[in-house]
Amino acid sequence: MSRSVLALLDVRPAYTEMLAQKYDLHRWDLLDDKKAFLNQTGKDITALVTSAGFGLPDGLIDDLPNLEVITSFGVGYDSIDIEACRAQGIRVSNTPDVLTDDVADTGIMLMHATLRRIVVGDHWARSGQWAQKGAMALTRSVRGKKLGIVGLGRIGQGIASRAEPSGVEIGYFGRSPKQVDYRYFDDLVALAQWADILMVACPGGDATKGIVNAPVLSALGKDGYVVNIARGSVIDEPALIDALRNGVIAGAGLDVFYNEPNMDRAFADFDTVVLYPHSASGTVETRDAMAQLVVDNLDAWDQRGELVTPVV
Ligand code: 8YV
Repeated sequence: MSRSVLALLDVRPAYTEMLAQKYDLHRWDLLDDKKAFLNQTGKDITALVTSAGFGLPDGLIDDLPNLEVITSFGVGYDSIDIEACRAQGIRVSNTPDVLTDDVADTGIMLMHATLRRIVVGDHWARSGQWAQKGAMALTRSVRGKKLGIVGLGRIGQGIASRAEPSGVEIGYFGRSPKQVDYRYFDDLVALAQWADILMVACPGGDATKGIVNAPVLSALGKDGYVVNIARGSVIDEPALIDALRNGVIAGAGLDVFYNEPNMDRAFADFDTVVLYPHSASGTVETRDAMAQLVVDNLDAWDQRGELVTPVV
């Protein structure tokens, strides 16, 4: 009999179809009566598919007493209670590496888009203001700026290597120095004081909650910019909104928000901000690769009791 798998969402239609061919697949998002399903079928479920964005609904793992494995679509796992999984002997996998290029590209894209005011420029041309009023206001050059990266993991390093040819000086903050030529800061305020652009690329979760706070933003200063491709939780969002409103910093490029998809509407009022709806990994190529890795992890568990990219 094939393994019973509960998918909390459709990772990608073709890959969900692959799972349906191999396993006894249940779709949480299509269930009318979730409570009745858990009562009847919860004990049969041994594998769960979720995503970084979806995480784990509160109490769900308690209703799946024979759950062995969670395969998550996404590299971040701050939305999964890893300690609870560890305590209950539930293995967890994620999808690292396959999304690094697109997420690092998005960091660079938001940095340029914010300093060069691409959205304002697009509107200037599109609305006819260019013809009526002449050239748009001058923007700021990336070249020659100091880029302070918060978290020099795989994605942070991908951003650094892409930023070098743009002529920026690179510094970083993290738990410990790495074997790299960039300048290390063990203090986030000191990094912000040094940097012109603060690029947030660290994992989310309790350890980084709100670390980009009012003192960090003040240290970055009125000509400074923030780019966030990590998690909304890493930035103290009310402090960021205050800083943008009061000219404490010059602007921001944001892919992630505290409350997604219901982001704070205040961000929409600032023409100094470039917004992206948590889509850094959102290309056909990368989402396919992530979905394939979800399938590969599940198959490896089913066939050999191993995970390809384990977190726990
Ligand atoms: C995805 C992400 O948007 O990988 C992550 O941690 O946040 C993103 O790649 C997410 O997995 C989709 O829910």
